[in-house]
Amino acid sequence: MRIKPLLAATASILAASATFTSGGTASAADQSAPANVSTFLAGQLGSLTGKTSVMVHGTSITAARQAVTAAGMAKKGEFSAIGVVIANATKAQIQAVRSAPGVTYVEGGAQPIEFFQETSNTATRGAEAAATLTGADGAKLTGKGVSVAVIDSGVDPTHPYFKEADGSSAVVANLEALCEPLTETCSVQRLPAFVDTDTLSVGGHGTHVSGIVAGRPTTLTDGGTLQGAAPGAKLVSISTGAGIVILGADSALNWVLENHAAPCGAGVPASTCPPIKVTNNSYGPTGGGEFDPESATVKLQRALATEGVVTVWAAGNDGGDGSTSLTNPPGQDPTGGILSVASYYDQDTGTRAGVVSEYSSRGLGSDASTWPDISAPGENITSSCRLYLAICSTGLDFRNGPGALDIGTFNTISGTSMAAPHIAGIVAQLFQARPSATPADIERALKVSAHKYTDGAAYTAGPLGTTSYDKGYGLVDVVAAVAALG
Ligand SMILES: [Ca+2]
Repeated sequence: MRIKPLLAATASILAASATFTSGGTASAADQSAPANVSTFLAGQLGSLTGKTSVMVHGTSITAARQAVTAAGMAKKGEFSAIGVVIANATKAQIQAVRSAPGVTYVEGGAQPIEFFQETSNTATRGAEAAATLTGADGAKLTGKGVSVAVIDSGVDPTHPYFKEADGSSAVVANLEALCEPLTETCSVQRLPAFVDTDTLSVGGHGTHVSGIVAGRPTTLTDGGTLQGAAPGAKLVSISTGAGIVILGADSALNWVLENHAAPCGAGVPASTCPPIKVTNNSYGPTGGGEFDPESATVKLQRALATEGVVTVWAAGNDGGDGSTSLTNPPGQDPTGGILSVASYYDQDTGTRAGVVSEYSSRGLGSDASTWPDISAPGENITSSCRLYLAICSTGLDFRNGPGALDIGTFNTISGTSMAAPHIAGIVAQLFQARPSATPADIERALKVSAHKYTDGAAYTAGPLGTTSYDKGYGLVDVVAAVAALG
């Protein structure tokens, strides 16, 4: 059985080539000259490869709105009283808007403001939990003291998103499941911490997913700020290579079953290499399938649940309408602590009034066992990438990391593959809050506290409140889930 990473279809890259000058070259009276740009924006434009945040000033708010629409910019907000529309724009769009009727000035907006930040951890209230709550250890609720195992294409442990304050990597164990196609055997081998295991033909997926789980707080050169769902958790990466087969993925789950208590080896203390309490699994067959309680995958995840380890699954990217089940089969396991995650789209606002992603796999409307458990942000998620990696090169929005050489080290892609790692990181936060919680306790707390966003299918009565075939119990709410854990 061949399985694939759960990444949504990607859009083409927006490119532009234009040159810009700073303010002072055009007179306000000269209607034919393009509007001036601010000094800050002019400085940015020299190296701009993706989009940046701008404030388009008009002679009126109506003029500014019309200009932004005509230039094809993505509007993000406005200061209507002063005739300013806020937008994300490419070089070419900025050039176009400067010559639009009624535009008087184009200002850079890329200070660290809300419009330019990754909004997914706002929608989940995960960032709020990290900032305002503490765990049983008295430390901020960042997932500290928990390792998350990411079973995926691999990871680049040297990526700046994983860099700790002391220069070490958040990736504390770096493993590879090597499978022999002829003998159909797989062995999991430990690699040195610095080895990039994410270089194969679909490379980049695991590095992006790992960043969503536990990227460290990072300020990009454009002023945007990012962090993963659990910016204090450690990462254990288990690479299954590019052409994932179920045996390789099962070998990785089996390795976690055997090593979760001490993933770096018996001699390494939990203070530097904490126990694995959750695995992330953003892969599966296309088109869903029947739940198979006899499968090795299900047996492994049930054994993990018994030993206190949660299993998180991407629900799948096959969309649907409830007339058939398209969700990832092992995620349908009714065992407590096995979570199937649908993709929520906050429409880049950070609010909880968004929609369930069109591509997010639906269960069968008449069979609640096939429904996702919960929703988490999965659409337009910015995380770690490398420009030369296949998946990262399909992204929407290259952005540069903090260092001079970090060109295009962050990118924005979509899929339930991006939703599941939010939940994996949140599970780390919940275990930090209540280390004695069982996997079933974690699932229950997430479900009873979920925010009931209204897009899509109606909610109907379930064992822990109301649930739906497209969104599960609703959008994860980290602050409420911590409270629900008791
Ligand atoms: Ca479940």
